[in-house]
Amino acid sequence: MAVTRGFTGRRPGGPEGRLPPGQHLEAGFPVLSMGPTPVVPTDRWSLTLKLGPRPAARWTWAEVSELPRTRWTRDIHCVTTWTKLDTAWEGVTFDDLLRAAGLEAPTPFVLAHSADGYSTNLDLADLQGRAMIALAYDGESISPEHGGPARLLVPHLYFWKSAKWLTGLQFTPREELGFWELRGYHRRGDPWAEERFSDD
Ligand SMILES: Nc1nc2c(c(=O)[nH]1)N[C@H]1C(S)=C(S)[C@@H](COP(=O)(O)O)O[C@H]1N2
Ligand SMILES: [Mo]
Repeated sequence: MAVTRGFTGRRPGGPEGRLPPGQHLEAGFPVLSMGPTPVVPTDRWSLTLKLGPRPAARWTWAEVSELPRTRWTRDIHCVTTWTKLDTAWEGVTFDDLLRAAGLEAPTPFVLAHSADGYSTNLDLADLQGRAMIALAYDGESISPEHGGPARLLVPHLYFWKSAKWLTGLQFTPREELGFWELRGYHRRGDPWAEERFSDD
């Protein structure tokens, strides 16, 4: 008897093929922060683009809210081994942000900065077409614990690259490591290649 394809094939929405090596499924949304949640009211928040030490563009909350919006549903992968499927985000893509600034990407390296003093480094190539400044999660404002009002979202890399309470993106001519990358974590953090630690 022939096996009906539908019973053995991949179910849309299921976890098959979507769990990177060493990861397990998580239904909740754990909070991982290096310290207390900073208080970041939207009327005191702004996002600055820097070229090296020099500010090149800045948006207030009202200004960033006027930029083109994109919705993404993506799987996210934390280096502590949880993976959450189908998380729904809305925000301004990195490409739209650069376009709004009238900038051509000037260097191949970016350092993301956050209100709690956190930082994380990214290759420009991992931001182009693959990252957004997330302004909403699951149809609502991002909660303070999860990085509201605005966080970086780089879903194809381990979630430590998705800087919460984002305040700046700094283009640097050479690679400058961020908070966890200086403490032994991988410079890039691709979950499919299990790039967890600097010697992986
Ligand atoms: N500003 C800031 N961003 C951060 C962190 C942090 O401590 N501070 N933790 C990182 C780590 S290690 C992870 S796994 C994710 C966790 O995001 P969540 O708390 O929304 O799950 O945020 C990342 N971004
Ligand atoms: Mo993490």
